[in-house]
Amino acid sequence: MTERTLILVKPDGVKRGLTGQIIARIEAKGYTIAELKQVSATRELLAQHYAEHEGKPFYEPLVEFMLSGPVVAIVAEGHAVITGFRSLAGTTDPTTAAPGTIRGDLGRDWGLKVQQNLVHGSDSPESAAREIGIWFGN
Ligand code: RTP
Ligand code: MG
Repeated sequence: MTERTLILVKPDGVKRGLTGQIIARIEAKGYTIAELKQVSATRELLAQHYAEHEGKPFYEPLVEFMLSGPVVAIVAEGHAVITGFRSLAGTTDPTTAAPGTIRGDLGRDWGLKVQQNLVHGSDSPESAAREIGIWFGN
């Protein structure tokens, strides 16, 4: 089924000049870029985006990190793209993410935190609809 998902290139990815490579991997997998913009997130926007993580120990450092520079927000479209992009991104921690994945190939692990894992991808159809609304409006 054709789906849409919300992908973010996080501030570490933008700063390291990896946006192009990440987009190339999304396209190489056969997904279409439906929307794309670079934005400086606000605390309010991130509070909505990360509402499910509020109160967790990593929440505040995560929000600070996401405010540390611009992010590139993307709506990607394609068959099973929600699961497919998360597979392409690799597991949360770049240290153990499988080679071949974005986080596994490009994520740094020398003394950096787990939050600096280059990309975000929606984890369900409900999250995708909610997050696309937050970053792009209806
Ligand atoms: P994402 O939401 O960014 O696609 O990543 P995910 O589903 O793999 O990870 P999730 O559990 O939703 O966590 C969201 C982001 O919070 C940071 N994080 N830090 N223990 C920690 O320090 C920790 N755990 C999670 C990561 O940036 C993660 O992507
Ligand atoms: Mg998540």
